Amino acid sequence: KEGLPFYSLDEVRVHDDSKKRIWVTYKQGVYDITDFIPKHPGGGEKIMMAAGASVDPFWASYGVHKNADILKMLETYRIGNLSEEDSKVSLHNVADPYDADPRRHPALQPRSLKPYNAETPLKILADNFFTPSDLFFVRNHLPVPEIDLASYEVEIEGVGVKSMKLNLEQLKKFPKFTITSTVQCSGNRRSEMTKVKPVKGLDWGQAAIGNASWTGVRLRDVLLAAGLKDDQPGVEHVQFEGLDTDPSMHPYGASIPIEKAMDPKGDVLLAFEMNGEPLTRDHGFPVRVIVPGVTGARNVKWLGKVIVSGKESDSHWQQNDYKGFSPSTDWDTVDFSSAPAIQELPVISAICDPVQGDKVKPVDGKIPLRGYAWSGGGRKIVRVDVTWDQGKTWGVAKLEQESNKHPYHWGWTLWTMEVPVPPNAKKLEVWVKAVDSTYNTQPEGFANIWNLRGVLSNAYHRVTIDINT
Ligand code: MTE
Ligand code: MO
Repeated sequence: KEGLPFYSLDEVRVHDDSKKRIWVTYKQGVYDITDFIPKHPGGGEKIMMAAGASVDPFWASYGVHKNADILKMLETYRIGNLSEEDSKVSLHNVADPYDADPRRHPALQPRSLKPYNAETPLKILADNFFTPSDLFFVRNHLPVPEIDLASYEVEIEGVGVKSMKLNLEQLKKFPKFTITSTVQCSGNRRSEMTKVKPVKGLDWGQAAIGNASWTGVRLRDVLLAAGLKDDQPGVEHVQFEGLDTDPSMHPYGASIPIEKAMDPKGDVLLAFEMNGEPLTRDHGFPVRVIVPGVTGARNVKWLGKVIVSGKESDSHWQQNDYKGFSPSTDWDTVDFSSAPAIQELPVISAICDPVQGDKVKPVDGKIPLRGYAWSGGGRKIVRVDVTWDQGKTWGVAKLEQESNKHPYHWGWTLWTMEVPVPPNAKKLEVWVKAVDSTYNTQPEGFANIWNLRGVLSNAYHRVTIDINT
């Protein structure tokens, strides 16, 4: 930036505590961020790791920073430029922590590359009851860890258990179970809520969800083998840590209530297979947790540790993310400690084919629709309603689902419906809503469920189709 003074890296380095003001560099820019530190969404402690130095390596790990709004905000703190010599040094020493990420199927629709986040193409999502693993949506917060099976172990520790380390072979000695379970991100369909008012988060369409069969051993069996008793005093939660870490070596983490973990019918698995094959790297190789009926975030991949505890995980993703708030709560008033972490998800559905704007030729005056419906907590889908005239008439869709009963129905339901097209119609707007086994259904619109993180975005899904006459 012209007109601003030049500083060397040594001059920047001394500005690493608030008495001397806190400076950081980003590319060629020098910034005084002292006043921003208390406002950093990731916490003051995290940003202080870059004090007196470059934020580049941190931003390489936290891809969320690389957007126009944040760069614009940063520029308001700019006080100078890095000297030409030093800017070369700082730019060339940054190794990309995502270099070791796996190759991905080109059909996946990326929402961010580093970390990698992508959806299944919506149009094919409802084609398969079991979503193919390579096309299953991916939600990574950090680089994919490189794990050597020869040295891989999962550690079990905490209150009421004897500490153990189990390699994959030892884990596989427990009774093996296979379940069907849908995994859905709390932010699925966020892009629709954003239209009401902007929210913070990945701009997910309707395909941050997938259904798979998962094979593994029961967490309950492993914890019992480690000596845990049902109703052990002082135990409230089971925490999980991944082997993926942030630049300060903190792992991804989450926790679930002990009641879910130890429920003999809760089906929480330490899974090593997805759709009958070993887990792929993106989906948690070699072992991930599957917590059926519970939001994706608690289904920890690349499992490193299981900790039985009186407390929830203290990770960012358990404490300061993945929570719901009132539509009137904004970033100035939000108190993350006031809301419970999302566990079971509400009922949701979507139209997958046709997609918004598709041009479709009716056959015998009708257009076939298909999509998915699902509810958390093992609640089975009992009905899917579709309207083609803004709710004056509702048709009931045909369902494809497994026969498990409420409240142990973990997999999704696929549905199909033929909607009539009025003669001479140029466009047709169709809506879908699902009803679950507790007769809960979806809200009509997003305005009254809006929340600042754009989670739990489950209003009616509305699609406009162009009619090809
Ligand atoms: N586990 C680890 N270790 N690291 C992560 O970033 N992301 C979580 C969860 N488990 C995550 C994780 C989130 S938010 C979701 S929605 C699911 O993984 C997505 O699972 P998938 O990538 O297999 O679809
Ligand atoms: Mo998620």
